[in-house]
Amino acid sequence: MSFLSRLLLTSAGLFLALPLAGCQTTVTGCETPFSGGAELPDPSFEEAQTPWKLASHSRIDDTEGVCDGTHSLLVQLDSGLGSTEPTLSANLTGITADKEYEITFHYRFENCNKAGLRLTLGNYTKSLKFDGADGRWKQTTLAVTFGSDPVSIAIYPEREGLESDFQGAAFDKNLMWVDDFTIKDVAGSN
Ligand SMILES: [Ca+2]
Repeated sequence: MSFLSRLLLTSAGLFLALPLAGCQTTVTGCETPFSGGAELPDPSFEEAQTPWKLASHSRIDDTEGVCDGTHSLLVQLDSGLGSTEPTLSANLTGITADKEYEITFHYRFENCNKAGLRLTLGNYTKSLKFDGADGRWKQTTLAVTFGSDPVSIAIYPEREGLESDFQGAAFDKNLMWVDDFTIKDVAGSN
């Protein structure tokens, strides 16, 4: 992160400190990313010009953040089964083929009704399901091993079932946040 970005974030953080104070956020696992050389560009959605390619259902939310910032990815799911359009990260760099990594990220949700998020990395998929609201940030981890091809993270809103089962206002504006990816080299070697 550039000095200018940090300066802007610090300034933004001062203005956002008040509303965030009432968030009752409970976060565990805000560890310093240990990558073993692997890097994900803008893992916490804090860069002024994010390299993430945002789908039409997603945007950067500047009122919610976890661990080290004030920004996160907000995914909106409306009536129907979701979208095949991914919000896509830039390619991970520094990946060593056939080495095991743990990809961890944080998430929270509001106004959800049989809603879900699906993340894919290479051949790996992580699906999360949400009902109701939970303002607390939680985290989940996916153990992955990559081949030699470039790989990125794709994020989709989704539901399982028939499209006709998810129609009406109760299935609109289902909101899900994602933030603070970390990449850990399980073997701990660089
Ligand atoms: Ca963030």
